[in-house]
Amino acid sequence: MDRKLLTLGLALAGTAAGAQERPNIVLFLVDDMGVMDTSVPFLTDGKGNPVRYPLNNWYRTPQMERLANQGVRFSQFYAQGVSSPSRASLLTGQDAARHRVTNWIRSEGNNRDDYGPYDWNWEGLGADDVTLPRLLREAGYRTIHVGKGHFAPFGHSGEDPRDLGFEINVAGSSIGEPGSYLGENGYGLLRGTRSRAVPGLEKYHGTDTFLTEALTLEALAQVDSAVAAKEPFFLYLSHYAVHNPFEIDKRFIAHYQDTTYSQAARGYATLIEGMDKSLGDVMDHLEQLGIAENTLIVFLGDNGSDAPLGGSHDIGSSAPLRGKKGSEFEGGTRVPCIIAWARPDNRNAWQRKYPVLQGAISREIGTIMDIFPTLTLLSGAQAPLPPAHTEDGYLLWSFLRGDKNPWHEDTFLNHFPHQHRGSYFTSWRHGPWKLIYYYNPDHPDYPQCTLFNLEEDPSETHDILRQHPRTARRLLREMIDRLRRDNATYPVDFEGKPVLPREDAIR
Ligand SMILES: [Ca+2]
Repeated sequence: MDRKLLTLGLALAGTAAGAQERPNIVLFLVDDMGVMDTSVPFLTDGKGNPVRYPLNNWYRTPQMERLANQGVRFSQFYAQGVSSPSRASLLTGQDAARHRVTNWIRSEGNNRDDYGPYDWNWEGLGADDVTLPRLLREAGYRTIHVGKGHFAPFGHSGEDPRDLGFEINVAGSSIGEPGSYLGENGYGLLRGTRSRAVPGLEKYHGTDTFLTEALTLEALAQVDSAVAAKEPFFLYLSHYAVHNPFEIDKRFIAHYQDTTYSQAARGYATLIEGMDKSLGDVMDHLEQLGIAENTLIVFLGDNGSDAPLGGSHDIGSSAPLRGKKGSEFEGGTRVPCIIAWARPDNRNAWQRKYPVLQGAISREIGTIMDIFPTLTLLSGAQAPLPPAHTEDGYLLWSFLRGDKNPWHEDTFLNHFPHQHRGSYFTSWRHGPWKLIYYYNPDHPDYPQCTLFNLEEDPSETHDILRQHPRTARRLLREMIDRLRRDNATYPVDFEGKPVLPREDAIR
């Protein structure tokens, strides 16, 4: 990185914003939270008005409602279909086809399946990668990781988030789920799944402190420390909630008694509400410290919902959207995203420079790759230019002030050359259209495609490829071009040869 350029950028940023300290950033990341797992309605009608669905009346997230009233929420925000690809995209600004962390990382070794690519990035992110926290740290931020990491297997660079640019790590490691949420269980160390015990929270072992609460207390203590040191901070608060096991957070179970839903679904709802309390505690704490107006909050889910309310291809967990975490349908990749200043105040120079509408819904297509450029610009940090580092995301600031951004593509590539709930597929969204390409590596001469129009059929129930073959072929060419551009890796056939997407798949 060019240090002179970096210094110049910081100086200019400082001048533009006057005397106010550089803005703090809270990235509030919720594991496995889909766009419907909340009382905040994110989906809209054709005119952009929010529409409440039954799931919005089942979940209770008053603090998300509070945040949404202060900022912009996105009705069509995409993450990758499972954790590790999303987290790699979040930290690098690259899509999964490019960074090649295309599947979830198995802590014990290579998570390759029968027809999965040999050269996928099963080792995850490491000390040599350009990451958001590394850039922010170089720009003078105190970079704080609290919660789930899941960036690399055990024993690999990247297992410890401090290898990736975080100055501080609390409770993050290779694991992608907690051995238990219960302090009584030592978060898995005393009881539960011991191989997934959450590290570093020993002082809460044997107490009734739920994991979400312990992480919140630790995060707020780290914020206090950064403020006392007069350093701008980047808090990456990455809750293990709401990933399974769907244990009951007993602080909230009384709200979910009068129902026919299963015990697991009720537990899941308490995980959601505990996460929501954490958000409120963070917002209250920023207010108490007097730094709320100088702090941006990004609320984000890392993949579609895993709510135990139906099968992976059903309209259930994410209703009215189809599918859930790991599937090829919208329920697999649509996540809640809210961006807001922690206290809107246009006397703050940063808020004047980077305004965010209040109580607004953006219907633009946004992606998890957009967080990287959006936050580096705000912080004054600068990423190395290509070819050293290529970004696939775009700035969100235009959308946040209610403007168009002609540079921001209305596309999303979901490349998943592995076996899971949805297997060996790539999907390509462009505008209202969505093409899903199935490689069928056990019969590689017979790939299959389906086409949906999400504006007319948001639940993906009508395959209209036969009615729109020209549109489908155009989308297929675009999808293949994008995969080539990213130097993607593909499933393999039974001889181990790559199964490339075929331009003649739609006749
Ligand atoms: Ca996840």
